[in-house]
Amino acid sequence: MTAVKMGSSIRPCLLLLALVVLVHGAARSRAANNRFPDDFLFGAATAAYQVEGGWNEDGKGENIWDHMLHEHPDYSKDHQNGDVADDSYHRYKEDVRILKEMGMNHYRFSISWARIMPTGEANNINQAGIDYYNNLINELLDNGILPVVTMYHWDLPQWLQDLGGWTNPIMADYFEDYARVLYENFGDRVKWWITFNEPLSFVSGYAHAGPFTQAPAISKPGVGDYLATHHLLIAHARAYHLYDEQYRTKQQGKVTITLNTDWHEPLTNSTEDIAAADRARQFSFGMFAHPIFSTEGDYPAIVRELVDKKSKAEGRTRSRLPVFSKEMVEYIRGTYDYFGLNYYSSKLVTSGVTGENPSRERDAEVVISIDPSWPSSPVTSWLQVVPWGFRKLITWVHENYNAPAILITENGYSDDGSLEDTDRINYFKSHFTELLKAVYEDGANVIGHTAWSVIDNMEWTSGYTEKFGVYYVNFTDPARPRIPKASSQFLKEIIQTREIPQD
Ligand code: PNW
Repeated sequence: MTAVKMGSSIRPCLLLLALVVLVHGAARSRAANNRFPDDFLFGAATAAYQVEGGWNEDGKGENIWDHMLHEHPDYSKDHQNGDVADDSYHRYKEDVRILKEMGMNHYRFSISWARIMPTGEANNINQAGIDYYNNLINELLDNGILPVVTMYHWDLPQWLQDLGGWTNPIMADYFEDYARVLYENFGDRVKWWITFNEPLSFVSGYAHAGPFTQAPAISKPGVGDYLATHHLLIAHARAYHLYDEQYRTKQQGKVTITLNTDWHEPLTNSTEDIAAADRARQFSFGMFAHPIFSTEGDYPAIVRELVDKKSKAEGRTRSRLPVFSKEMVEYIRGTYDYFGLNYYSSKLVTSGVTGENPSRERDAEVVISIDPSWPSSPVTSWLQVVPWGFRKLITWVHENYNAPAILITENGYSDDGSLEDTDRINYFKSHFTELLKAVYEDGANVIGHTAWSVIDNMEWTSGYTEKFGVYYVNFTDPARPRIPKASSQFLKEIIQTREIPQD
């Protein structure tokens, strides 16, 4: 009796205690899952050609985007170019002010090679260009914002393009000279370097010509883009080793490359589709990542095998994809201090034959599609909103390349420029959520996120028709005022609370 009595009075107490512990635990793990690590970096990005303008001011040389869009205005959708863009060349203090307003930890911007070396050569330095970037860097540091600097965001000096651009192996020498000028002039204050932005995107300028193609718009698919790939990988390694040998001890910074890809999901779970999705990853991403970030180095085996096989069948004396010597494989392998990763969207993959003959698309033997149920950007045809693809890509990089420190160097959404940009807020929110799942559930080491973009800007061959900014810019107003969209307030709150709001 007594025991029963005692039991019946103790049991509710124990139950209550258990409940309290449970609820507390759930709240804690919920908090942990939507809370960013304490040292997580929040930033936003732009690129020189897309925002600076001042295309021929104070001694700047012509680059391949100036050249292409001046020669062929119809290559961009609205026949516009980057001659003025956001006028950041004169209004960079405005950019820094709004970054500070949002509480950003870092600003990722790029240096226009032709602004500081008009022909691309190191014997011809334009001091006004050096001054511009010194002013921008100092303004950022005065406001407590870390500069993350991309050396090459697609704007090659035209003088170097006239020598063949990235199809010419000599480019590695010129790029090393350029990197030296950057380390010498800015390395005392810049600690985060990115050699190249999205090689996958810009090598396509050596594969396709015509409206809406990348500069320099040269039509040599399956040859020009592979030569460019080969030479930029060597150029990247040259810039990395130069830093290692001559600057690292004194400047104590980090150097890497930024790679992008859509996440490639197999169309079905058939063995064939799974293999096709892997080929798509290797041809779009592994081709650049494997030589630098893998344990073995060199191009992925499947890429080597397929391109060699097809080149032979085409009766060529050598593969369309150049071969690295053993020494060069070793020279390129491991040339990173962190991983720069851009993610926007995902695609479905099955096996099949598409693309010109020859071409990267055809070499990969894949057919790419989208799920029609995925929400899409109203203005950017390739941008479907697939947040889970973000987590899968991060985790895939984590698992395939030795768990590197990953800085998300771009991620963002485009629309027609509305100030109440709820879809952009939802995009960021869902992508932050998946990013934290990659961190807490998959163990990925993601050290920061960089929103693309700070301000609406020149979206390459889409001109000003696709707006990625968290600040609106009216491109018919000569003063180019930066006007906050709702998403800038959203990012500001995330940065302040370091949590994803759960409402
Ligand atoms: C990136 N795709 O380009 C660039 O780094 C930025 O300069 C650009 O403004 C931004 O993303 C938005 O487009 C991409 O077709 C271009 O998947 C095309 C694709 C992805 C990124």
